[in-house]
Amino acid sequence: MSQRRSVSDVFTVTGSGNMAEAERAEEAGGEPTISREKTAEELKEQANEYFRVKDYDRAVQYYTQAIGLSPDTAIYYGNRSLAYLRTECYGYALADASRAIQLDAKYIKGYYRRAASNMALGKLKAALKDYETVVKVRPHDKDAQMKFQECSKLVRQKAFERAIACEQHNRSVVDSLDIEGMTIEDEYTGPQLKDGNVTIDFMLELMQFYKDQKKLHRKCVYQMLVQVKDILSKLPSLVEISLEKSQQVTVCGDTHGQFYDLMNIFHLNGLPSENNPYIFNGDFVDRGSFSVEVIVTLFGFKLLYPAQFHLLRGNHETDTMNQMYGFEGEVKAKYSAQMFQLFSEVFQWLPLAMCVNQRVLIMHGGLFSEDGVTLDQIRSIERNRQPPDSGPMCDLLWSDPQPQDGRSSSKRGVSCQFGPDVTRRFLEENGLDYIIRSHEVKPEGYEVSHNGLCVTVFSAPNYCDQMGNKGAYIHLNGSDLKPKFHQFEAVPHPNVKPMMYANSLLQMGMM
Ligand SMILES: [Mn+2]
Repeated sequence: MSQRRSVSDVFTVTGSGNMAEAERAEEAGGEPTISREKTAEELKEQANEYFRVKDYDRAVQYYTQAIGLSPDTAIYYGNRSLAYLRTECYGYALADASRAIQLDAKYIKGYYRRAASNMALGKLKAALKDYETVVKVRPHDKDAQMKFQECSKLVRQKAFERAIACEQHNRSVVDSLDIEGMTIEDEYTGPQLKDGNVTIDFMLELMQFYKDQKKLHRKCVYQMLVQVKDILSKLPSLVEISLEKSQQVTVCGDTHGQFYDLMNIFHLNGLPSENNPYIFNGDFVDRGSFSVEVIVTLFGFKLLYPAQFHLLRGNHETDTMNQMYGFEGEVKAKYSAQMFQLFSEVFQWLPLAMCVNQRVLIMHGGLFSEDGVTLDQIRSIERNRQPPDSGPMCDLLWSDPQPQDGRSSSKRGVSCQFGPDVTRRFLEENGLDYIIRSHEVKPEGYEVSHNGLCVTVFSAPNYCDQMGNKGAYIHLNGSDLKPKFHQFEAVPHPNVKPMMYANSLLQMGMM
């Protein structure tokens, strides 16, 4: 997430862009170049077609081929950047946008794409610089004006929130709440805690209430958040469980605010109970517009079955992501900014990894940017904070596997990608069998990679209403600990679009 170009850098590289143009002009005299460029154009058209039908991976492949034939054409990078944005490869999107601008400093879309990449990465100031550039070049462009103003508003808002956060350092929202004093109005007919406790009846009533698109009373949410914070804060950063030979646990991946699909998991696989334990591997919120319903339901089951129902933190249980991808907006719309603050406090206490029978390690993202990390190091992570830009805590939430050996820089622009050799060494050093992680959408809902040592599970089918993927969950049995995969399709949900509450800049069709 380093060396981002400033606006002035952009203008200094204009020269090299012109040089490339001059070279192109010179080369254009020869026939081979002309036919190469013609083929490149055809490949771009084909890629655009794949993009239109939302096959972003193929679109990227074709743009890449076009770039191979004509490596100095800004628009190919600009288009591929957008395809990367759609597949959440913000690191690659940023690199392509920067390259496009480098090749052609007047290519406005390049600035839009770079701004969008930076926005997605939570780098608001960097994004603002690019919107500023667009506004300067096109002072009468209303769309550019609006994006510039929206982004400056966000930068100011964030600065303000940081200032407030400093003042309130180490103080919990809980201290400024009078939960007991909150009254539940007579008109409210929804579920309520029994003597302040979550019961199975409460949970059943709650899930039905949510299916009917009703809102749990804020007092109940606050009560649950305070209790769940207490439970989570007593857990280690690495939670260890053991399964008897006859026992089984279900591991689910990202759910991302897709409440109706979560209900379908419980329908297919049974409600959580002492005898039906679950592990939810992070990214419960953001994107899907029923994130409140998902997280309150999951927290409810955590309160009901603290020893059998497990939750791990994902990269979306963080302030930066929640601000951009909808959860903060959703909580503010349904409740209040103060309640979001409390959610944020609770998220900071979510454990970062789990180990089953000392053999299977589970985390949201994956392994580490450096060799030699031990389970003891994971245990000792001080997790009660927003994740840093690098290091083991960041890697656990953000990294991805890659097919080739070694490590490379992240397609997302955060943490790294790790190869099969990295996984094998880590497992050997720590006496483990394999890892289960989530974090990436997969067409089949799961994927086995690194010669069976790295398993991905993703439980948000037809992710964002548009990816067409299946969802999956895994059964782990105490007898052999082999992953058994179960796939499922998306179910209908009420007509509330994903990203409804996301930052408006992300909704403007940029990504
Ligand atoms: Mn994730």
